[in-house]
Amino acid sequence: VIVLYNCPGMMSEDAPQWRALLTRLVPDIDFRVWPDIGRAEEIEFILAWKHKPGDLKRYPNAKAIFWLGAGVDHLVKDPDLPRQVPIVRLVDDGLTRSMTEYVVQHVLHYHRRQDEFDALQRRREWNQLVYPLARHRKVGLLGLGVLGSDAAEKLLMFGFDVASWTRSPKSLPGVQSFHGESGFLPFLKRTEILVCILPLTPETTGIIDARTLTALPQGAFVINAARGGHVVDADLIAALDSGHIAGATLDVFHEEPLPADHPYWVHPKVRVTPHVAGQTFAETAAAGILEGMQSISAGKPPKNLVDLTKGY
Ligand code: NDP
Ligand code: OXD
Repeated sequence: VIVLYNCPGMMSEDAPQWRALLTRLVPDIDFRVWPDIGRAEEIEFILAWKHKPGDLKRYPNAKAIFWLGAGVDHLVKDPDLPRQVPIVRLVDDGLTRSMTEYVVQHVLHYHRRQDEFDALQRRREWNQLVYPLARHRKVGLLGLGVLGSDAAEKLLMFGFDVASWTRSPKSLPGVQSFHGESGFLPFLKRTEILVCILPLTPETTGIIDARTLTALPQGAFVINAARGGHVVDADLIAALDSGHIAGATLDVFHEEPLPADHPYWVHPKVRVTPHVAGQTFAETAAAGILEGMQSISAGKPPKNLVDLTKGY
């Protein structure tokens, strides 16, 4: 089996770990690291993340692309994507758990008024601010897929009042489901802490704009753990400055790394994290990817195929 690891940039340093894990499971894997691809026609499977656009059309015998992340927006916007090659996105327990930790961490931060306690500490002020019971705190998840569902289940364990908004109707026990255009405003109106875990597609680009933010109740919070393209930055900053939105935690940005002069870095109501909400751990992901390769080699469809017509 010949596998190409095509992850220039941030994940290149992980190549030795992927090689070690995969060859432990299948000792005769020929694991090549881009750009040292050898003969392009020999490549059977590609593990990719943030590949150089245009590169993936070079492998005429590729049987699948395993994308080492959950969100495939970077991949599907490549005009040279070989559309006949199946794309398998990452669905993995390590990634799911790390995203859920992020969501729970920041929901709890806002629920427990931590920004206000931090400000009190800076002023050496002892003020026992009250906070509602979790069951009176309305959290709204934009997206209830693999990641949103797990986050919802964990938030329910704390007792939060959880709702979701999706394309199709959902029935996750304990979660109030809204969907489609008609469900959007009612979902927003009841949501005090909005968490975005949507894929970035033409339909979801700019979804957190002035109209959305205005529909949230006064003093709501926004957590974006999905993609920077979901937020209209100027609208969010205006809503924070007017006081309508009380705080935002942003993990993802239109341009990454976030430029040094971006107002988010210094905005008193914004918490910035550097695209770390969910991470890919070779340790947990390698076995599932191998299982996908084995399915394809046996002529069976792998799990977690990307639907290019939906874009996620
Ligand atoms: P899934 O495909 O499992 O779930 C996507 C969810 O979004 C589904 O519930 C889907 O609805 C909903 N959705 C998609 N399009 C629309 C739409 N137009 N209107 C309403 N709802 C919509 O994805 P995952 O949960 O695995 O991942 C979600 C995203 O999280 C990724 O695409 C990526 O952008 C982001 N991510 C960010 C990370 C980070 O570190 N910041 C890490 C990992 C992922 P339906 O079920 O009806 O199809
Ligand atoms: C992903 C990510 O999509 O890390 O997996 O952003």
